[in-house]
Amino acid sequence: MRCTRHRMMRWSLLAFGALLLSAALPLPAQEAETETQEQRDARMAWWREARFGMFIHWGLYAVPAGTWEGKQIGGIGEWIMHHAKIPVADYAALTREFNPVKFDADEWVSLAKAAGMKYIIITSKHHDGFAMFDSDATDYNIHDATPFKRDPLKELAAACERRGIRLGFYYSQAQDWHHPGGAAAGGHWDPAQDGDMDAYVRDIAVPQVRELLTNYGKIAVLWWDTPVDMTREQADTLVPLLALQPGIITNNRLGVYPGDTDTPEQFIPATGMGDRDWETCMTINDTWGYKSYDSNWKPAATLVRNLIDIASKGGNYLLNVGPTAEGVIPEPSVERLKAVGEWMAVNGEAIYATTASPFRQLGFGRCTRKGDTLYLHVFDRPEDGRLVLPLSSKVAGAHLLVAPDQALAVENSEQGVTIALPETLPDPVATVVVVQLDGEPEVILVPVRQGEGGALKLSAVDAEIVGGGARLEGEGEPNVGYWTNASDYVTWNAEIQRPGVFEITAAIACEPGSEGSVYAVGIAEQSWWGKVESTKSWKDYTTVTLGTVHIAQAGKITVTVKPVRKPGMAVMNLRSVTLTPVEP
Ligand code: FHN
Repeated sequence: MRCTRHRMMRWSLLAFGALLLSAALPLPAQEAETETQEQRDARMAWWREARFGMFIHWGLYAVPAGTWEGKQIGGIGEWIMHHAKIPVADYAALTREFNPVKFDADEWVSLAKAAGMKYIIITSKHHDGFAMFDSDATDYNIHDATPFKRDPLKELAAACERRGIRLGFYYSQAQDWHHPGGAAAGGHWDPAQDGDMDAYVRDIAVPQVRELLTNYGKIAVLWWDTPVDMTREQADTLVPLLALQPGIITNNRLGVYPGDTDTPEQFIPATGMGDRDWETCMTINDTWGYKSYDSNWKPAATLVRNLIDIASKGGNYLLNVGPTAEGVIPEPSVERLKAVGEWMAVNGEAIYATTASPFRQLGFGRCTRKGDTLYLHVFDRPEDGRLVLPLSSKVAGAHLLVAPDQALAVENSEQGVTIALPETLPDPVATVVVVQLDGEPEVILVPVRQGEGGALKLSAVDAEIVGGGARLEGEGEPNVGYWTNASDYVTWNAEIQRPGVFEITAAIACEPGSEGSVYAVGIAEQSWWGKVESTKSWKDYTTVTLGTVHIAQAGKITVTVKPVRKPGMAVMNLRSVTLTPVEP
């Protein structure tokens, strides 16, 4: 440990250097908004083709591994310092026990490659403030403060370079529970954490990010996280550093700046994220950082299907592993990643460099696309063995990806294209059918039809959302959310085959404080008005009845929901509108 005065002097010199550097570096084109679409597409190309990456959460928190003073601490492992309110000095003492001698960078990179992953993002410093690299900005780093005395990020960078896989760094730029002035969600719990956040950003975050973008060769991604208390001025001291790595990709978590990618965490957005590039990050069990007793491992089949689901919506899958304090990736993770890799070795063509499905939903599974080629990922073989695609395009041919010489029978009808599957499918997790089209896919928009009991359920997933703000969100049964703009509205194309009188209901949620919106449901030239009452939260749904409608004739109808008045933050969250037949 160096003496405090020496450190202070060194910090101010570094701060001065950082100031000069920030002043000298121009804003990177992407954040200066001078980048053309063509330049952006070129910069994002490798990332869009990759589709699958490895997230690694590795830090000092792997030592307690979820247990503190004999008690199992709830929540995610890397938050143990916060959840157990561990004093700074006590947590820092863990450095003496952190000696990950089994760490082998080549082994980790080989595993990522074996899984079919194309990039790795590793925590260079998480919220606990402990740097997993040799940093001159603070001694609180793995090289200077532990018996290990190595820089694992240097070793990982070299292994990635050797084995041809891209490397990115996660960096917690605002939350730092160790260094004075660093932010902590919910506030500090130890006076040692108090200080000036501007000084923290200037003396720790800026120099460390500069080190990460200077000393480790080509860095593909800077993965910011949790911009707690981050001001524009503070963000502005970090952004120019990105120019040190031309072509670097950043996410949307710096604060203020949108970055290149959206980052849904632990969920897969219902229909992707519009025009934004996006990446779902997800744990393989229930924690990011290692917890010795978390054995809620997702089955390999789920991981494969998640990857397919994400690719079918145009996103990337950043799947996490949490190595132990010895530097070992837990065996259950290894087994699962290898199993995903086996599927990818056979079917990777249907994932890499694909774009989103042209279809809204397919009952049997998912679809990815590469130009005029569609890849159908069959999760559930229909009982009659026929895959029906709402397509008017001509099909040149179809075959199982694993059997290119055996053509599958294809029929064109009014309903679309039907492909006959073999009796048994080679892969119970997902069998890929390759469909070669003659030209662009022409999708038939299938109207929503009445169900068995005659009810017409108009779900958010089937709606066309018109406007710039409102969008589909949520898992399971998604809803129209982010409805903060009262000129946005939703509409459905439906078909009534069995006319009659129907009761109109809507499934809505509204957080207290945002109630009072008025909306109109339009059905076949008539409208019904509703006033939004609050429910317990944006996720607590209630069914409201709006009246009855008499639909006299069979045929196509349009149903719309349009806001009339929005006194609160948002109109409502809307899951569905249902027309239920009323007994005569
Ligand atoms: O607080 C962190 C969490 O520990 C983990 O790093 C995840 C990964 O996306 N990010 C934050 C929560 O959003």
